[in-house]
Amino acid sequence: MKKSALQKARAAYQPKLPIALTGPVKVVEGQPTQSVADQEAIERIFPNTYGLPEIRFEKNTNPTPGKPVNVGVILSGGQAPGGHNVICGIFDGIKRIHRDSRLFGFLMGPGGLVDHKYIELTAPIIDEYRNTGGFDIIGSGRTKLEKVDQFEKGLVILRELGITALVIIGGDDSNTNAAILAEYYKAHNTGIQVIGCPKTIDGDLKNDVIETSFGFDTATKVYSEVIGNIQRDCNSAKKYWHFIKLMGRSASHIALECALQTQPNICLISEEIEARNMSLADVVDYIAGIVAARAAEGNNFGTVLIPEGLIEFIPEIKRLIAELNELLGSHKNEVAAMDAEQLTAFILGNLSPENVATLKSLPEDVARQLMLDRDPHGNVQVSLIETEKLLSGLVAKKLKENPSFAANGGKFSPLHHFFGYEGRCADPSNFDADYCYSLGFNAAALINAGVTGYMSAIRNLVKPAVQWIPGGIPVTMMMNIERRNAEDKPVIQKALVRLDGAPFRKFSENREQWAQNTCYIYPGPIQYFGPAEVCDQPSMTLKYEHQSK
Ligand code: FBP
Repeated sequence: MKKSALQKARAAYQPKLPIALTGPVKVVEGQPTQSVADQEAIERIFPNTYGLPEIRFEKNTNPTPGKPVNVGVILSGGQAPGGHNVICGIFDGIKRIHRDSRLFGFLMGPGGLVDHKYIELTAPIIDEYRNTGGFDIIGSGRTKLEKVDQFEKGLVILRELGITALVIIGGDDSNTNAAILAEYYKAHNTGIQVIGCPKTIDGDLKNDVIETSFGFDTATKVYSEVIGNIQRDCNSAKKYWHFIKLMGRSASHIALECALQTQPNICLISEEIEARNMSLADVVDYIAGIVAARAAEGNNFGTVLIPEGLIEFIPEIKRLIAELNELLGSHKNEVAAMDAEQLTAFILGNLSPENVATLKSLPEDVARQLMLDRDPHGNVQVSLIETEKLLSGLVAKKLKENPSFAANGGKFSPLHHFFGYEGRCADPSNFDADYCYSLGFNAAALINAGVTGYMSAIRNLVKPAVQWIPGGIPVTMMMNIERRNAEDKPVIQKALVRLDGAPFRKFSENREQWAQNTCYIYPGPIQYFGPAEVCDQPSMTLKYEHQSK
């Protein structure tokens, strides 16, 4: 395969490891752990893997020789930069334990385990993918591993290949399922260990013990580069308002991090909008107010960052979506037979008057999307709604109703962008390349330590990589019980933006100034070669969170 000059140079990059992982390790066990909430219920569901101690690895001066091990690996869910390096780290880690160790990759996500689709990952394959973006080495998928027949089908192929440890690289749901699988394999004395690895660009898999998920650093740097470029264009032409939606599912971590990196005129944070019980009209008033205030200074341009999940957090729309999901979910069969016109009439005839009013207040195309576009589970496909266009349309309407806006020379020309896929497969930043390789290497150490139901954890991430602290956290420690699809389920708590957290506070202290004045920062592209202060910096979210500890 032909490669670019950067690809060739990047292939030679040797990711940095925590000092403890550069040689044989010894296991230091902490105190037994408890789940973050609902301890009794979680213990009942995980009798074999609950309450295990945290683990830290230290250098071992008196190592015992390791045995060969066959390991399976799965990439689960959306792509995130650095996934290949996790796999390279596992490969190098198990080879260091014993050179006859082997690594098998299950293809296209958890479905590959169930359907027995796999390849052996040998040294020449691994070397092709070092420090590259994407998940194409084995592909990824969103099949949920949650049923006993899936666990049993998986067991057949694991036994056939002599695999005694499985690493699942995924987000909160995939790691929840990894914990359930670990419990099942332990309860049935299969001898198969299951280790999780924290992945997602969304940044919502983090807590007191997992500092960040991998991929967040690179993705936000890519988006911030492009936002910076747009801001430079915006500040040059001085004639457009750019409405930029950013991926990230429910949580607003990506939007917040990009705001800290680029200082836009406006950044909406869904969690704050919900906490302040702001209506859609309030959000529109807020944006229109800033547009008008900037126009009064002769600045008919600006940038607005919008988190992907915003619409679900606006209380009146949240209520509408909940009722729509409930109504359509409980009439699945009738609804399936209806055409668009019949469905619209059915919805308008059965929703509460309050929610009909909300629906009618929305632009027609958005109302249609909410009513008619559903995912396979019958839920509204919120991420398909073009919030950036919805908001700019409503702001334009609001400004038209304000005669002094145009009279004072105000102009409003919006442009729209959505950044998501642009960043998910970027070549990992040095931070993600090092972090991911360490997570993989560390997973191999957890396997060698014989544990199961643990997540690979690397801490102290704002320090240089050599000072990072490797270890493992029992997944049950991060769990609580939540209501999902009308059932109480054990799940890893999803981390939303904390309004009392240092990153949000930093943003809110500065946003008024950024709104009125033009304080743009232009971060430029990710740098792979050069001084550490340019190339090896972690995200601002991570830095502020650490400073406040
Ligand atoms: P994960 O939660 O699986 O890491 O996926 C993250 C994400 O990129 C979200 O930000 C986005 O909403 C979603 O995946 C898009 O999913 P798809 O890849 O199926 O279009």
